Amino acid sequence: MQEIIEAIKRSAIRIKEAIEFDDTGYSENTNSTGDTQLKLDIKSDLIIEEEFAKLPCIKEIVSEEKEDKTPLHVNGIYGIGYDPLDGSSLIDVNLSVGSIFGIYEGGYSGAHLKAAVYVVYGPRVELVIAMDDVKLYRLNKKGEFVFIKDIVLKEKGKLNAPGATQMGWEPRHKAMIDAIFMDGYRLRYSGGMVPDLHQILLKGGGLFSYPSTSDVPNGKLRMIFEVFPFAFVYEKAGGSAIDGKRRILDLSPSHPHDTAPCFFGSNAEIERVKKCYE
Ligand code: P6P
Repeated sequence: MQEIIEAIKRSAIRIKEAIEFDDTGYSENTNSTGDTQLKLDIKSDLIIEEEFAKLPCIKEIVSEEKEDKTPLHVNGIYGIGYDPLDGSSLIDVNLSVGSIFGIYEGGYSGAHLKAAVYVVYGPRVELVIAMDDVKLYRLNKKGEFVFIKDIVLKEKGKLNAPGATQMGWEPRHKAMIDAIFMDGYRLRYSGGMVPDLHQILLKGGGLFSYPSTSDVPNGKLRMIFEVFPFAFVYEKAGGSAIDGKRRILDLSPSHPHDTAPCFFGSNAEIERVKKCYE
């Protein structure tokens, strides 16, 4: 597992440099979700694949940017699902983006997740590793990721990150979001899942939601690459993650690119979601 973490650190440093200095234009390609791929999406994916290919412990990798799984080492034990550059469309407006990694063993359901890691490329590059607990690291001038602190969510927070197109929200969802704001929560939503969820974790709590809507009934965020890893992080930090009714990590995708409605947060906020959707 540690060699996977080291490969992610090496990838993060290479991706950071690509973000800062490479072309942020679009390629002619689209990914399996139909998103037009930025040249940076493709480059970030190649960097990660190159670093993971060196590790015999990795059996295969599944990237958001590729339709199918990529076999690596037949005797490997881990499968890694990852989003190489989540929120990449925000780069050309200079907002923070991230890379998300789920480290699986024996399959790609929530129950198979053994660790989750993400990187935030913002004013500073930060790395969060969730195994038994959640630890925050920051890239220093020497190119080392230095431990900063353990991340723990409070039982109740102050931030509300309501995703998806509001005109597509169910009335009960809109009523819940409005009520949370009427309780004094602050709106914090950039359109980048990684910095939005990172902010709630570092500020002690709140709610991030990407619900089922009339235009995306199964939600937009991908289970293997995005939803399962962050559900793992939030639970290990003392919070919860549900699809409205069910625990996210009890779910199993039928296709690698399946999506799910998702709510991540402190326990008090998740209880409000359960009441709304019960
Ligand atoms: P919307 C970025 O494209 C992304 O996949 C996530 O990073 C983010 O949370 C979500 O989409 C934003 O979607 O529909 O609110 O713009």
